[in-house]
This record gives sequence, C-alpha cells and structure tokens, in this order.
Amino acid sequence: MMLEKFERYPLTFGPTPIEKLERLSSHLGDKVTIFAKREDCNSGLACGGNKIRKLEYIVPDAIASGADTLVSIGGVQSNHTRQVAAVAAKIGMKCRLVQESWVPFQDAVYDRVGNILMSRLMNANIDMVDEGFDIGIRESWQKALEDVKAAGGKPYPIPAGASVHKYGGLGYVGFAEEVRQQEKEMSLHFDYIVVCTVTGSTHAGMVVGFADDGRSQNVIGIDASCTPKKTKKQVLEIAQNTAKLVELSRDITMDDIILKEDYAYPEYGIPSDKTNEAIRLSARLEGMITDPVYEGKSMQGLIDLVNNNFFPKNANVLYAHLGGVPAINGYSYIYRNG
Ligand code: 5PA
Repeated sequence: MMLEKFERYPLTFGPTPIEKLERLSSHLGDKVTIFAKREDCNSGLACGGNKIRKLEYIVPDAIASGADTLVSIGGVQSNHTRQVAAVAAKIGMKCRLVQESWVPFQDAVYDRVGNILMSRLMNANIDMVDEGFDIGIRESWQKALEDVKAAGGKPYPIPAGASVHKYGGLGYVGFAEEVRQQEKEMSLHFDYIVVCTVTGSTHAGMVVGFADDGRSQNVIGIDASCTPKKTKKQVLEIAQNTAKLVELSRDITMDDIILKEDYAYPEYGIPSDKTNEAIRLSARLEGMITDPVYEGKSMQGLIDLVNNNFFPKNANVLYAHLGGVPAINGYSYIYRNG
C-alpha cells in the first residue's frame, strides 16, 4: 500500500462502483468491453466528483494549518470550486473562490446555474474575474489569498483542480489501489484506463498508482485543456513529485505520460459536434450523462479510439467518469432538442 503514511479525511462514500457499459460496447462492435468507474457518484457532497477524492488527502493539512478559509480558483462553471465549497461547508470553514472567464461561451444562464449556483448556495464568497484560461498559478488567486489575510482570516491555498499542491496527486494513487482490489473481487483485469486530463493531478496520480503494476502507459489521458503541451508537462511534474512522496521504486519520465490531443478542439470548455455526439450516445445507450467540458471529450476520445482499433481486440477498458454533470445546465441551448 503506497498511501498508508498519509492522513486521509473521509469525504467519499467509499470505493466507487465499476459498471459494465454493455450497450455502448455492443454499439461499438464488441471489439472491447467498456466499463465505467463512477467517480461522479463518489460522495454526497454537492454531487461529488474527482476533486473530492483529491481533497481527502489535502483537508488534514488544511485543518492542521489552523486555516479558517479554503481559497481556490476555476472557470465560471468549475466543478473543482463547487467541490471545494462543499468541503469547506462540511468541515466548517469559509470558502473564497475566484471564478475566471475561462470559457468563451454564452448561454443566458451560464453564470447562474449548475456549479456556481451550488457554490453560492453553500455560501462561498465568489470573485468573478475577467481572465482567460490558464492552468497555472494566477494573480487573481494570489490576490484573493492576500485579501483573506488582510481581513484577518487565515487562508488555505488550493490551486486550480487541486493539482499543483504537494498532496494533489495522492487521491488518484488511491484510485489505482482501489481498482486493483476491485479487479481481484471481479476476477478481471483492466488493460486500459481512460481519463480526462486538464490540470493534471488525476492523470498523474493514476500514472504513479498504476506504475506499481506496470500499467502507467495504459493510462490514456484525453486532453480537454486544448493547451496539451502545458498540461502534459504539468502531469509529468505532478507525477514525479507524487512518486517521490509515495517512495515509488522507479522514476517517472515523459514516456509514462500518454496524452491524446485530438479531442479538446475547438477550445477548452467548448464542445465540438463530435463531443455532443458522444454525450448523446452515452446518454441514450447507458443513461450515463457526461458534460460538454470534460467527460464528453473523454467519451468522444474513448469512442474514437475504439473505432480506430487503438485497443487490442477483447481488451477491458475502464473509463473513469470523473463527474462534472452540473455544468451541462450552463449549455442549455445546445441541448434544447436533446
Ligand atoms: C476535471 C477538472 P484534472 O484537472 O485533474 O486533470 O481533471 C480534469 C477533469 N473531469 C476531468 C471533470 C469533471 C473535471 O471537473 N476540472 C477543473 C475545474 O475547475 O473544475 C480543474 C479544471
């Protein structure tokens, strides 16, 4: 076990279910068997998602620091900031969020529904900032940290996606360990894991976790950032830091990071026609809802990779469903007729 020495604050229901996507597999010609690990159903905290799993390893440090306010950043429809707001409520801290204009998308209620609605309900203090997309450290976030201090508070900084945080990669190391346990119980082996990648710690944690059994390169990242160079570099850095933390027996190199760049177009947060086709297909065949920013793009990638015979015949492919459904409400016009 790689995570024993780290403190974990339970925020999830426990191991997430793995579900066979029988009708989707069959629709794609039964070349491979597709399963979904339902990280979107991992917690009762404001719809859950991948950040809750990451935050389990960050909250103990936040509490130990004596902080009274979690401070984080994302786009207007950020899932991450909504999950930080929920965790702050749950542990009795305040929450300050910077929501930048990362997505050039207009929908009448884009800034009123879905994630931001829930964050407001949970009483997060929100700054709307007119800055474009960037997964790096932002001035607006640093300013929010200073603001909290100036008002006499004690901020705890959580960067975008909880990724460039010393413990940001641990949650998804745990995901890999959980999958290994479930493989034993289910008597099967997953040949590939498909994951949506943006700020990088989900993918990076999996790379480290699956390095233990030689499957780093079987973690197929689907870029949704549309800035793949930067994202890939960040995945590598987080994976290397995380590998050190858990004392992995080997180094992680760029060769371990597989990132498919063909599905993020036209840009971050904007679905292409192919993304929307994938969202509709998964909804109609499996009743499984994916969103136009993240999981719709990794679903699009999964479908395309199956169609192009990227996976060997009869492979078991595990699609990590990382959450994100609330944002679909901000895209109501696109789906007005289904
Ligand atoms: C997000 C991220 P990483 O950022 O760890 O690479 O995860 C990508 C991802 N799926 C995949 C969903 C549903 C996600 O929400 N979301 C961010 C956000 O602000 O919500 C960090 C970008």
